[in-house]
Amino acid sequence: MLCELCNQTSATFHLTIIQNGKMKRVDICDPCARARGLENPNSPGANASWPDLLRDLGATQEMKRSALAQQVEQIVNSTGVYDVHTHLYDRAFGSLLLWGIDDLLTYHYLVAEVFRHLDLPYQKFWSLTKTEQADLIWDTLFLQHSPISEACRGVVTTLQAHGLDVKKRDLGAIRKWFASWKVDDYITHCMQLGGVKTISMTNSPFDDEERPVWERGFERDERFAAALRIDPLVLDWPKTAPRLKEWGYDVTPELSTSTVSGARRFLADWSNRIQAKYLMVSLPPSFAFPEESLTSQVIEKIVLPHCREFGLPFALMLGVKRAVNPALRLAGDGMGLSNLEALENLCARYPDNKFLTTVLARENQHELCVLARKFRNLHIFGCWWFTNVPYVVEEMTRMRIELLGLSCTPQHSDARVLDQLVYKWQHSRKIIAGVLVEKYADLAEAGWEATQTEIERDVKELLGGGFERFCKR
Ligand code: FIX
Ligand code: ZN
Repeated sequence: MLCELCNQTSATFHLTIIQNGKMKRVDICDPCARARGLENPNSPGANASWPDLLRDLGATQEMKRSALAQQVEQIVNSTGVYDVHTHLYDRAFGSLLLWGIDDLLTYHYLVAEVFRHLDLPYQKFWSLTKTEQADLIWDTLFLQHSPISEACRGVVTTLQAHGLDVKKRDLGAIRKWFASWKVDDYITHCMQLGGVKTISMTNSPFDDEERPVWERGFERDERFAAALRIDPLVLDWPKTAPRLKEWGYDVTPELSTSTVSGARRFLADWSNRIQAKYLMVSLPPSFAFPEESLTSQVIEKIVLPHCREFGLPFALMLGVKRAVNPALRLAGDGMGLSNLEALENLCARYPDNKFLTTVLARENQHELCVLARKFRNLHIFGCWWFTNVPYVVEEMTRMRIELLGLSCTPQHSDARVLDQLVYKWQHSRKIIAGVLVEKYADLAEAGWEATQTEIERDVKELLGGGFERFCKR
């Protein structure tokens, strides 16, 4: 065993000391012991300088901690992420892929914030062009106030990462810089800056702009994975059935046997067409399972058998209350506490189904972790939307790692604008690394020093490796 002070010579003396109120074993070598007046540390004499020893020990521990922090940060920063949920699109979808400063500024998180300050009627805001809306948001949230909210700070982080001089607060110059980019290069640029290797899209056959692109077919960009989004099918079957009928599936608003097989054919066709990695839906806080509702029956009779047949996970995003303030459009959704018994029932009754879950309410997070400890067919991911603020992300990440170790996916970006990959991952990585440093330091104190290879393996697991394995299981 090496000496804890010089880390070079074999330790020959073993002391038990009290440091910061804790009993601690200290192993030191002969020269280091003598240098601190501990001729015989096993029965120290009058020359022993305990303050020196404690100070030097403190300093070496501090150095070790900062070396560990550097090592973990370097690994977290250089490990490519599989971003398991975004609203970004493959280049083939044209204008559905949002990018650039005006899209960044008109992100719905910022729209919700700007109305905290504006007296402007909602309709007036929506009648402005995107550039005018962006101007108004820039002026209100960045110039008239300091941009300290997480969503505002995200824009600043992103601009700085692009190498733009944010000190000048010059929106015109920023726009000029963006105008010089071609989208293909820009995708690569943002993915590199964000350290993202795979982007999971959110793909809805019910979106009239998106559907024809899939139907026409295109050459896939391997960096973009597909997820089949089925909210209308799960949440509003009576209105969705006629659409499926129009597309050639033999279904009616009642869930007869032939309707169930027609709807399953629809899911099979779309899962194949887009090569879906999983199916997904966002559900309100009132979601219950099982119950008499059509939502519950559609899940039971159509979605779960389909997922079992195709071996695909079903992602449930729980707790969103849509259109709490419809005048705010996309920015008008709210949230509520979910009853996670629904998820518990799903996991318990369908052990052959896999569930991916994220929950919007902070108050649901602990229960969700406990559920994941009980059901291996449940994989939890991301700090979603209103939980995606540093103090909650830190709390959730620590809670998950302490309760589940490495068997969770601590973050997804939910990026709607390509550029957001940069700040969402930069901010998240910092928190994930911080929590990991703490955990590895605690282990090291107990004598278990994680090696570089072990840390690299663990970080890969957290940043997408665990998710990929869960999907293939
Ligand atoms: O349901 C979802 O996928 C949500 O993430 C979105 O509806 C929401 O608008 C959003 O972008 C949150 O980050
Ligand atoms: Zn989303």
